Amino acid sequence: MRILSMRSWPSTRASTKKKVIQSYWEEDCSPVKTKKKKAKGKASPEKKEVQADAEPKAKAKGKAKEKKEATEKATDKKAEPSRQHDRKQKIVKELESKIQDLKKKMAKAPSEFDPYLNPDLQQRVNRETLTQYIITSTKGDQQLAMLMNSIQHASKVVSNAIEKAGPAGLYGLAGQENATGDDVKKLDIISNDIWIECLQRSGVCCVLVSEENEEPIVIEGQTGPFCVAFDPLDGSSNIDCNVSVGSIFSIYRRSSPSGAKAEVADILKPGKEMIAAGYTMYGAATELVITYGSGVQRFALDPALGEFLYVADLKMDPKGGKKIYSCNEGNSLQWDKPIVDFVENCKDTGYAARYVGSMVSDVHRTLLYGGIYLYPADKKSTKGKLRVLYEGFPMALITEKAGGVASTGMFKGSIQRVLDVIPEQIHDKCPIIMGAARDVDAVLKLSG
Ligand code: AHM
Ligand code: MG
Repeated sequence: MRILSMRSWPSTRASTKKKVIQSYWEEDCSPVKTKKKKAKGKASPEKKEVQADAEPKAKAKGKAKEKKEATEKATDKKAEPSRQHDRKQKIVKELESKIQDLKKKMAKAPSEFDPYLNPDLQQRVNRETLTQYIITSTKGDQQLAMLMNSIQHASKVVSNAIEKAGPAGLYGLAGQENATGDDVKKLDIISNDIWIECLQRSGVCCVLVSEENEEPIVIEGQTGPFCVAFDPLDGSSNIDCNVSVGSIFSIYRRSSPSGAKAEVADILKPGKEMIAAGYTMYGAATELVITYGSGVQRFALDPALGEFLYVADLKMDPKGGKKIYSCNEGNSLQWDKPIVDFVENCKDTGYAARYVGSMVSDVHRTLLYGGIYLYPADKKSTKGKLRVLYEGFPMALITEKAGGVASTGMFKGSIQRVLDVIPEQIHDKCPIIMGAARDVDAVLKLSG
């Protein structure tokens, strides 16, 4: 029990005091707070009476409200820890479930070994190797299989040399010129030796023509059925700066009698007589693209396995694909009018320009994305720059078999299909306009 101090006792009339005391004891024994009177003018006796009556009531009401609020607050305070605990529990549960989800996802992250454990994925593991493809696609022609296998091997060995070129000191000029007067790089020589050695070892070649050798190589003691023309490392300007380069090859069957010494005439034939062609691109990945005349197949070298694995059949978009033109526009002042007009038209119609400067890379992109690749004849080089036997022909066959068009444009008085050109010399050149029919036809329309 608390004693009501005189200081907290309101100075009211006796009856009011009585009521207040009663209410005090009845309510909660808390000191009665009184409002300080405003020092305003004196109230009338009646008003004072009413006020004196109302004040304790209001105070009592206020007290009750305060008490209720205090009780609510106390209850709330008591409940708070339990609510906090619930909230924490909820967060912990949410985090735990997230961790579980992550664990599940991590456990599901694809691995190259998944297919061994999941029969639904078997197809991925069963990617065909180039070796398997060669065996089945040569349909029992063991000599052709030997040849294709030696090309596969040459591509792997050159790829390895290119990968190690920097630390092995293989960049730079070798200090000599090749058959067509170009400076020869160290990697040119290495690649040429690798290709010649691999092809000779196959035991099935009789004549080889290389961009790097002025004369055809008639292989002594070998009377095999095949003649191969190749550019062992195409894209000379890109060799020393680690930009994609490639090897290109075309294969003919000899026409001179088997068993006799082969002749140059065995390989100086129009492109349409090729039995197979292809290229290897040494890019971010090494890819080998081949055709035996029906369809074009694409293989990529898996460095861990040292095997070329099947990627896909290569088919151009029949509608022409992306609008891209690819040529060395630095030569445009020397170009004939139709080529200038075509390129101007490309610019006017929203074409993009892309030019690596390695034929293999520029043609590979053209086949995959669409558009057109041109190395046309010009006022300075009336036959263009690219060599017929080991650049023009193989790329033309692949382009046609992938669904594109390969033309010389206006050349020696007529517009010709590249594969119809009859080479007179092993290092002959011809203009090249190849890619989507949509674009090549547009050039030919301007040329006709
Ligand atoms: P190369 O065989 O000496 O390397 O020359 C052929 C190359 C092609 O790969 C490429 O398309 C062309 O030359 C690029 O020539 P340019 O530098 O005149 O644009
Ligand atoms: Mg070349």
